[in-house]
Amino acid sequence: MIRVVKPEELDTRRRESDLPADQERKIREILSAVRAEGDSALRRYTEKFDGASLRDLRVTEEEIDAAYEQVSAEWLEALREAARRIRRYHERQRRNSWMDSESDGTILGQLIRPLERVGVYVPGGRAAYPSSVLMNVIPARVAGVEEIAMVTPPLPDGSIHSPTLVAAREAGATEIWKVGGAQGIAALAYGTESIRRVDKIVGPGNIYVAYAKRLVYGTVDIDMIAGPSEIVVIADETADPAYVAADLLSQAEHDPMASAVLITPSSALAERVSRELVKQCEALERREIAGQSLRDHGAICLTKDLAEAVETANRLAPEHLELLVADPWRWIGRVKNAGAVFLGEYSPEPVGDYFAGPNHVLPTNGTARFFSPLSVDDFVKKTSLIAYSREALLRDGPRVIALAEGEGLGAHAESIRVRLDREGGERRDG
Ligand code: HSO
Ligand code: ZN
Repeated sequence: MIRVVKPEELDTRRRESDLPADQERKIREILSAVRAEGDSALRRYTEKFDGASLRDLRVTEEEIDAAYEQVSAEWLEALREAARRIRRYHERQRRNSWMDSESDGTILGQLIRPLERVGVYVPGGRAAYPSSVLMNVIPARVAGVEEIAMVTPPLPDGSIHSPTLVAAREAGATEIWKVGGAQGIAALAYGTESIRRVDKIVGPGNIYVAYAKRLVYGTVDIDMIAGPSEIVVIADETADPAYVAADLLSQAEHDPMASAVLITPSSALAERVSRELVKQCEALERREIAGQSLRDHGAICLTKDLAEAVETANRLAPEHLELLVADPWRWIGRVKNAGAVFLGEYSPEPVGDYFAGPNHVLPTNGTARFFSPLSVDDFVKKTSLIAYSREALLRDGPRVIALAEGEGLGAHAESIRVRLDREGGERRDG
C-alpha cells in the first residue's frame, strides 16, 4: 500500500491546490456582502450553508455552562492538564520590551505590545478539534491579548459542539460566535453590528476559509495557511517497526491528502514497517482515509545512511520529524528544516499534538524552510523607541543632514538644522 522510493524521488510542496475561478468569485461575493450588510448577511449565509436560522449569533454563558454537562470528567481533566502544559511552554516564549542607554545619554529600545483583539477560526464538523482551540487561544492569552473572539459554524439546530465550547472557555476565549466559512472570516476582518473587527485571524479551516483569509490579509494580519498534516520518520534498524507504522498512521488518518514518509537506511526495517502498516491500518476506524493517504502521498525512502536520511528530511522540511534512531541527540545538530522534532521512541507525534506543550500549529508544505510554529510572537507587535540626547544630536546631526540632502529631501535636513542652529552645533553648508 506504500511505495518505496529513492531520496531524489521525494519532492516538497507537492500538494498545492488552487481554487477554481468561479469558487473564488463566490468567496469574494460573500466577503463584500458581509462588508456591506453585516449581521443580516451572516444570518443569511449561516442559513444557506449550515442550515441554521439564528436569532442570536453569540454563544451565551449558559450555553457554555451546559456544554460542561456533556463532557466526561476524564476528558475534562486531560484537557485541563494539557492546557496547563501548553500555557507553561508558551510562557517561556514571552519577550520583554528593552531599552539600552548609550554613554552620550541616547536611549534606544523596543516596546513589545500585545495585539488588542484577535479572531480564532474553529472549523465545524469532524475537524472541530478542541486541542486546536487550546493551541490557538492559549498563546494569544499568554501574549496578553485582551479580546479573543472565536468563530465557528453552528450545527443545523443552532448549537455548537460541546467540547469546542469547553475548550474555548478553558483556553480563555472571551467571545464565541456562531458563524463559520468565508462569512465568519469576513465578520472578523471587517466587523459587523455585533462582531467587532479584529487585528489578526488565526486558526485552520477548509479551503474556502483559507482563501477568505488570504483575501482579507492586509486588512488584518493572518497566521500561515495550514495544509494537510505531514510526518517524516527517520528510523534505523534499532527502531520498533510497530512504533514506526503507528506513528506514520497517526498523521495519515487526518486527511486523504496527509503525507507520511519513512526514511531509513535499513531495508529490513522498511519491509517490516510495510507489513505493519497494512496490518495496523486495517484495524483503524479511519482506515479509508489513512489508506488513501498512504497510497497517494506516503512513501518509504531508502537511503545509504542516516546522514543522507537527515539531508533528505531537510529538503522536505516536514511539519513533524521523528528521529527513531539509536542516538537521536547525535543527529539534532544536522536538522535544519522541520516544524517540530520528536526524539526517541517515547516521543510519538501525538504526544505533541495534544499534551507536551509546544504548539501543534506548524508549518506545512515545505514552508518549515522559513516559517515557525505558532507562538506568542504571533500575538505581539513591536514598536521602536528613540530618545536622542542633545550631545548625540550635535554629533550626528551633520551626518543626518548629509544623508537627507543626498536624497534631495531638504525638509528632513532642515528639521535637524533648525536644532543645530539653535543649539550652536557646527553648521554644515553645502
Ligand atoms: N497533527 C495535527 C494536529 C492535531 N492532531 C489535532 C490531532 N488533533 C497538526 O498537524
Ligand atoms: Zn494530529
